Amino acid sequence: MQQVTYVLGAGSLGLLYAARLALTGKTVCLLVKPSQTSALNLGITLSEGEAALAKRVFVRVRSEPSSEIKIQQLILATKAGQAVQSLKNWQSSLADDAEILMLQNGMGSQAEVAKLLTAQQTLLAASVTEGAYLAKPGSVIHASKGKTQLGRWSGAGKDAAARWASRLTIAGLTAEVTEPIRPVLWHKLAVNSVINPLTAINNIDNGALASRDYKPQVDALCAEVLQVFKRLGIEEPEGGLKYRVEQVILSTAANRSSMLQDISSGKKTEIDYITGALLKAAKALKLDLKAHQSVYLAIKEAEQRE
Ligand code: KPL
Repeated sequence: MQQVTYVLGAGSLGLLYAARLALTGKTVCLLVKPSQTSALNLGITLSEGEAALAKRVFVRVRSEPSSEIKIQQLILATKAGQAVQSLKNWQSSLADDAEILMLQNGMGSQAEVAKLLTAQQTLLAASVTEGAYLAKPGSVIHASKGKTQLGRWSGAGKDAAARWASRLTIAGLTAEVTEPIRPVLWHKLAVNSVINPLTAINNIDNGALASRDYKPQVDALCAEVLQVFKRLGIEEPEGGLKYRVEQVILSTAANRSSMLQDISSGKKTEIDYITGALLKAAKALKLDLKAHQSVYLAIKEAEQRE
C-alpha cells in the first residue's frame, strides 16, 4: 500500500507542496482546522505563475486525529509560532518512526518541535525560497520557483533527508540535502531579519530597500548579524551577507514581505522566530544589537496596533 504524505497547514507552502505531490501520483492528506475543510474538500487550486491556467488538485482532507491513521510522512507547514501547538493536536496519530519535515521560517520552532518527538522519530528542517501566496483559502499561486534545502535536525533517520529530497524532486520542486542544515537556516534568518521588519515598519515592497534612504539601516542590521555569526562560528553566505541581502531585495523587488502581509492583515508576525531568535542568541553571547532591538520593538508595537 502506498504511504500517505500528510501536510499540516493550509497556507501557501502547505498547499503548494500538497498539490505538487498529489499531481505526481502521491496520496496526500491535508490536516486542517475544521473551518478550512469545506473550501479544501473542493480541491486545491494551483496556479503555476501569475498568468498560468489554474489546476484543480484533489487531496484527502482531515480536521481531527483518529485511531485509523498512522502518520509516517508529515510536512509541517504552519507558521513558526503555530508549529508546536498544531503538531500537538496530531501527536497521538504519529507513527513510532515518523519523519517530519518542517518548512518554518527562522529559528526556534525546530527545537520546540524536537522536544515533542522520541529518538525514533526523525525531524528534518528546511529552508524554502519558493515564492507562493494564497489568492484565497484553498487557492495558491506559485509566483516564483525557488528551492528547498533540507537536512536532519534530530532523530534516528539517517537517510530521511535524502528520501524527502527525492520525493520533492519527483514532485517537480527543486530540493537538495544540505547538511548541516543549521547554518542554512541562519542564513535565511539573517536575510529575513533585515528585509522583513524594515518593509513591515515602513509599509514598502522589498525593492524599495534598494534605495539609498534605507542603506544605513540595511548596513547596520547586516553588521550586527555578522557579530553573532562570528561568535557562533557561522560563515557568511557565499559572496557575503550584504551581497546576499541585496540579491534577495532585487530578486523579490515586487514582493510584499510575509511580515508586511501579516501586519497589514492584523495577524501575529514571525518576529519572535526571526529577530527574536537573533536577539536571544546575542544575549547569550553578551552582544548588544541596537538596530535589531529597535526594529523588534517597532514590530511588536505594530502588532499591538493592528
Ligand atoms: O522570505 C521572505 C519573506 O517575505 O518572508 C522574503 C525573502 C523577504 C521575500 O519576501
